[in-house]
Amino acid sequence: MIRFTLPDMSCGHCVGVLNQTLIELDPDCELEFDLLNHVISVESRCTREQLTEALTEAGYPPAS
Ligand SMILES: [Cu+2]
Repeated sequence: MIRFTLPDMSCGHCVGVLNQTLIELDPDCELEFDLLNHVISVESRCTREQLTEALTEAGYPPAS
């Protein structure tokens, strides 16, 4: 699992956008959303760098 803190992920709409973004990048990825703590956990064949780029392009640059 790769964990990211996404300060801008604040509601169900954000979760929907992020879900779609990451599924498009890797249809086989597994995602866990912790909305309260603004944390997303990703199980994917993609690298952290690839995921960071996709998240940033979607408007949710990871803080960590
Ligand atoms: Cu939102």
